[in-house]
Amino acid sequence: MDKKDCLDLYYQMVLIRRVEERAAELYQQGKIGGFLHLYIGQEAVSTGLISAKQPQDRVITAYRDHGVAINVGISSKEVMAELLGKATGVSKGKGGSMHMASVEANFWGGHAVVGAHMPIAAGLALGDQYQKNNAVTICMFGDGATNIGYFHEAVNLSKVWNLPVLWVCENNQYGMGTAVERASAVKEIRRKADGYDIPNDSIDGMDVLNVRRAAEERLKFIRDGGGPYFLEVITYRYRGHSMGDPERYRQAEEIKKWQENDPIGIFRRRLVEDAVAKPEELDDLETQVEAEVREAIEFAENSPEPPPEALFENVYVEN
Ligand SMILES: Cc1ncc(C[n+]2csc(CCOP(=O)(O)OP(=O)(O)O)c2C)c(N)n1
Ligand SMILES: [Mg+2]
Repeated sequence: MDKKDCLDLYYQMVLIRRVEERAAELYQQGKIGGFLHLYIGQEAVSTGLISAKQPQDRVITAYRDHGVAINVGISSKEVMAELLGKATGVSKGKGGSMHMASVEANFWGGHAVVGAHMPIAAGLALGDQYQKNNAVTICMFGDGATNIGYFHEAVNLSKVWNLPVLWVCENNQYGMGTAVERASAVKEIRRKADGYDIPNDSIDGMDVLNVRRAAEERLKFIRDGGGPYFLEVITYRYRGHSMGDPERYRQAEEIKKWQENDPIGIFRRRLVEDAVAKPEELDDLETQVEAEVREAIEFAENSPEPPPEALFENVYVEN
């Protein structure tokens, strides 16, 4: 990877972090309605994965989707405007936090029902296989989703039909307030893929370059006709499940321990130690991010709400 690409990944990770920190404040001010699930702590996962994809590859995820939206190239303005329910948002202000999507960016959402996007991912991959598009669908989901029926249906069919899907389980240790070992009979989640004869492994998700390398290899395997692959990525969310989480299920020390492994901090140290960038260059990027986020908020706050008649638009595709 050259310096420009490395700095681009760094910028994206810091941008996700700052957009979400500001989103949390806007939520507390009552400017964002509904649920808000932050990705803070998990930035290296989608940043690494998506940096390894080709343009024809599709991306689909659950409700923790703001970071993914930024990584696929949706602007921070459109993300922020969507959070504020404005007509200029990526989903025209009608989706909100959990339903960001963009056909142009090959990003198929943003889904609120746990696991329900997994059969959709299998369907996207079936379409690509049928049309010989040479595309892989990257489907991200949580550890909790692997206990849901949808997961088993989708993963099973993907193997039966040899579909080009990269299943990515973001194991952030919890599904809402429930630790993996309290909800899943199989603690090493990747082993669930063994039940469907799908090759699998588990990697560290706090190191963006590690995720990128793993994703490049797995995408190649799938693109070469290897069929579906199951990648478990070990990560951690620093904030609560959503904004209303009292966090009685974990200790502050545990969060602190994971924060020593902060994906942005790790990457920053790496860039400096390997003499890819000087600390001042990275500080400059962070200043640029802050300016970008300020502009995004200003844009979102000054944008109009969708008009009532927009309720009836985009319900069906018009040909
Ligand atoms: C079918 C369904 N059941 C329950 C819920 C409520 N719910 C929302 S998030 C969540 C936990 C999912 O955890 P995980 O898949 O690990 O994702 P994470 O939030 O950790 O990213 C639950 C149970 C839901 N949205 N959909
Ligand atoms: Mg989880």
